[in-house]
Amino acid sequence: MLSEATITSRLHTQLLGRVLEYHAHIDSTNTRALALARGGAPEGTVILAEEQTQGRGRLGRRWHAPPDSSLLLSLLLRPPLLPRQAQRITMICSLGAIEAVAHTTSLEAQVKWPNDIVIHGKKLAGVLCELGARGQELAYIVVGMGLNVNLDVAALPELLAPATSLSAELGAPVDRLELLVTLLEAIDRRYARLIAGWSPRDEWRDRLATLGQAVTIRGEGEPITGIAEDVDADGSLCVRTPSGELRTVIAGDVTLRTGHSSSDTNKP
Ligand code: BT5
Repeated sequence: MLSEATITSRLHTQLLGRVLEYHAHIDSTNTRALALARGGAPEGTVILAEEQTQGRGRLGRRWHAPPDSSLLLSLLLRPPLLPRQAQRITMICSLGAIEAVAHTTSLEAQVKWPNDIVIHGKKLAGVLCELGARGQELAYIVVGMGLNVNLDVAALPELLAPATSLSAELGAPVDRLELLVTLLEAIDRRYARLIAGWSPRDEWRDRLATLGQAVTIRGEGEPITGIAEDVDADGSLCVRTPSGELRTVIAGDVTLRTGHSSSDTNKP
């Protein structure tokens, strides 16, 4: 079991975890973080849980995690960004997860556009980003992350796509505290840089497993089929269609199909 005291004593961050709640059981860390956000909680608030009874994925889907097996957390941030730039926050969180995985296990994870973290094409973690807007501006963003650490994915029900965990990849259990601390520190560093004007686009692009692949993207209107060529500063995917046209698909607005797998994203 993790505990608030052990996490706080190990954590060296500027912002993340300055308020930290740890729950043995909760409905959903995102639901809790959204309620705190609406109540004016400070950015940097982190909600952690060992077990969720209503763990959420995108578009009403479920997130499954046996007790004590995973990292289940939500971060509350109030970045000076526009709602259409919110994917930048997902980008730094995914990059933080990839860094933490590499540091703790030497495994190399990648991003499956737009929001999944995969190892060898299998889903290791999912990110659920939920926003609040004030007029044209972003009032808050809650980033929920579920990362499979020490679990047998064969026990997970109703998976849309192949999944994996760190212990399954390594054949040995992983220290969740070290992984968590490294994750929060890696995101914290990138968040400070982002606020100072840095774009995570190039680093994120280098970690994208989707580029060069044939994709079909279903959103509003006609599906777009083509080769995923690039991403822009806001994480939108640039797809070269068979007619040679380059179409830009916003991360928050689509269903992606690559090969046999699929994923959907919430509208920001
Ligand atoms: C996601 O949704 O991948 C975002 C998941 C975010 C979960 C975190 S946990 C902490 C925080 N609090 C919450 O309530 N949620 C966040 P999506 O792309 O819609 O993927 C959901 C789909 O992934 C499901 O329909 C399953 O097919 C599959 N799935 C469920 N649990 C999984 C797991 N542990 N590992 C891999 N795939 C899983």
